[in-house]
Amino acid sequence: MKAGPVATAAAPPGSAPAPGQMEAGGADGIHIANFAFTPPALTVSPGQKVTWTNADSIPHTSTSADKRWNSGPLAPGASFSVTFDKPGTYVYGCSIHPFMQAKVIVGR
Ligand SMILES: [Cu+2]
Repeated sequence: MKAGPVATAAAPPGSAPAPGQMEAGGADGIHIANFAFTPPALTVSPGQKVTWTNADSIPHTSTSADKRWNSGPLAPGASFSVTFDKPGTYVYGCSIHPFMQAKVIVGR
């Protein structure tokens, strides 16, 4: 299924794995668009809040693989936040579209 034109603010083309990628003054945000989480792996520090924003034209969820959190269906334009306190790798996906998977890495 092709997604229609979606106004996306900052979607880097391609998927260059960039460890240590920094965005000046940026919140730790994950965009959901075109049936994918961007970035697919987000690294944050303990105590940081991560916000998912659905920039797609249909609902998606952010659902932890081990049930730590579940946003429920996020309507287009809706957002959802989780604060990560403990270091680790947190795999999550969209419960509506199981092929959509990504992770949050909480480092030190
Ligand atoms: Cu989805």
